[in-house]
Amino acid sequence: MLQFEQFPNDFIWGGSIAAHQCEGAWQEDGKGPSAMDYMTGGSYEKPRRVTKELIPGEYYPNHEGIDFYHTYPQDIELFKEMGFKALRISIDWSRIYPHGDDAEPNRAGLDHYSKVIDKLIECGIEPIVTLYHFEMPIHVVREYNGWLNRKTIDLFVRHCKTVMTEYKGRVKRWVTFNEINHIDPASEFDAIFTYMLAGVEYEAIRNPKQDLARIGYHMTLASAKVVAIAHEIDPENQVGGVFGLTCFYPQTCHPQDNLQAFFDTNRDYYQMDTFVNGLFPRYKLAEYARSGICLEISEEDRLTLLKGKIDFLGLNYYSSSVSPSVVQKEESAVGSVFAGITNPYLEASDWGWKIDPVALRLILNQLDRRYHGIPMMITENGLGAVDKLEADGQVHDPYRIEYLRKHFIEMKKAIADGVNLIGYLMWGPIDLVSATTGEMKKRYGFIYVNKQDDGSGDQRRIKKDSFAWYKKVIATQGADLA
Ligand code: BGP
Repeated sequence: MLQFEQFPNDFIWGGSIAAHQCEGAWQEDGKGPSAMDYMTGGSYEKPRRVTKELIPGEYYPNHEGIDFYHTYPQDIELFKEMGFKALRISIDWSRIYPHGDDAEPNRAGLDHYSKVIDKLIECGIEPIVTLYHFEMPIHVVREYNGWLNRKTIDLFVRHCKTVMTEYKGRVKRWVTFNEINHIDPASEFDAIFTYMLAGVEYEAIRNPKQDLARIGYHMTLASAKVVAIAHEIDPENQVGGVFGLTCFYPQTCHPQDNLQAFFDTNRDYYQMDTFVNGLFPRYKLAEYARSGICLEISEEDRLTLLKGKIDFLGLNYYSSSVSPSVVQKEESAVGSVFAGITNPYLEASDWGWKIDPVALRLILNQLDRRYHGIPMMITENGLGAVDKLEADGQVHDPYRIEYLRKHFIEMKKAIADGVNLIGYLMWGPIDLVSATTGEMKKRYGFIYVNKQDDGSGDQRRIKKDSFAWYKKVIATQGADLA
């Protein structure tokens, strides 16, 4: 009988990391440079930059990461100690095909991930693999213009085919893309996001709206192709898409603002709707027609989308936001994806991300209704905070425990609402390089990594207070959240 008042017994507790943010070893074992290897460090106030060449003396935090490439056996042992049931990793495309279009895959790269996967399995941790988490070979960025070019679909599909064949039977759950929804003609054109997510340099963008639509479409199509191939390679494969979602509140209760807040969700949902339904949605085509954007969907593409439906939905959730009012323009602030207008009812993290556990329950319920009980997994969630290594060598992070507890309570309520939530993977269970700012200072982990933004520190691992807390949560299947 289904249980609705508690986390199910087979609930997948664990964590999520991405290759470029933790591995380092950027030139080891035949790896080619990737898009993220050309991004400098930054901060909340100072955005990361993309440099054309590698500038001597400039800090590129992804080159070293937290050295997970070498420390993975010990780090995975720590995840095991917490009782992890799964770890979501990403496979860096530039380790497998260093240029993206090489004739043969790089055996050393394939062998490396083979060892990581074996180590996870040996520790009783299921590997969940993301196939694209911003790790495009720089050659594909420079020579093909990344996802702006339809040829990139074939290169990526070949890469996925290689890894899915190589790890067949050992990896059963795959994710095609991480957060492709942040690129859309309806959003402000953001050169850094476009580079990071789509592997397209600023200079390559001629007509932002048209180009962003094309990028989004190519990635959507690539995902569908990969899903179909994954099912062919192993019918037991479960393939998901991961979306970074926010809940949009209207700035006022004026009906026009409410409507606007609803329309603002279109940019986050059109690819998800395609992934789940196998059909590019009419509302997006209507929007494109209104904006003069031309998108040609061939009969063959239509079939591809239909055959590439995902099996589960991954949700990255950090923050809610407020849709700027359309009736009180003078009160509206200029917003960005994660910061934006202040919500007087919510506190924010040190990086301006609103802390809103209730919205997580709301989004889970909305997705459940929209997709008729589809299995869902929270594939990222967590608090980026400044942690202090005390003189006695400990790190006390009660704020992180508080943040997670509140989110777990809302997840429990969502399950009680009937939502088919199958797992929770906390983002950054070990401190790693922040994607948006490139900082180490923005820490998420249960495990502190002694490394600072100036590159100093011996990289030793220290269990924070939240380590024992999460261990207890997992051991009690979420019954004890105290
Ligand atoms: C998500 C990305 C992750 C991760 C996370 C936290 O959007 O998928 O890669 O970085 O955000 O963001 P940040 O590292 O910038 O704090």
